[in-house]
Amino acid sequence: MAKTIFVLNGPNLNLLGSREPGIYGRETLIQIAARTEACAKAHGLGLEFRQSNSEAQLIEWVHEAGENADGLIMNAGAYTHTSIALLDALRAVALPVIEVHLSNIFAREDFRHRSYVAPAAQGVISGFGGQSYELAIEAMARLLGSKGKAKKKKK
Ligand code: CA2
Repeated sequence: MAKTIFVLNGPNLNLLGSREPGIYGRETLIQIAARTEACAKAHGLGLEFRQSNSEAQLIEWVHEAGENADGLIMNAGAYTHTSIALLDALRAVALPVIEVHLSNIFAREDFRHRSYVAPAAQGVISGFGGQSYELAIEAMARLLGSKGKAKKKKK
């Protein structure tokens, strides 16, 4: 059976394409989802691509991924920089996690340099626009391919 990857997107990412093109580009989240889906398919992976503005909903989906998915790619949006609850949820699931961002968060305001997601992640891909998601699929395919259902390392 094909392995399934959850791609979870946080607050305001549904606005992509309409505002702030200088920072986030002109692609909509729907277009990014289509590209990510094609990339996953090329790697023989199933994909569940979702977005929510609610922290609680994102946490529920992380729990669901823990039950039903083989890997998790997360752009937590601004919750990246604030949410200990999301960090706890990500730590609680025995899944490889890759953090993604469209923009290079380290080249932006100081408050974006801190990520609460990163300590629970295998790695971070930041600054490649919509391509960050494809790079994350590529990395996840290697993680899962090399180890079967890759387990997160104990930290
Ligand atoms: O670069 C990323 O992917 C971010 O996760 C995007 C978040 C930001 O808070 C993080 O620091 C970095 C913001 C997403 C908001 O997206 C918008 C899109 C269009 C217009 C306004 C916001």
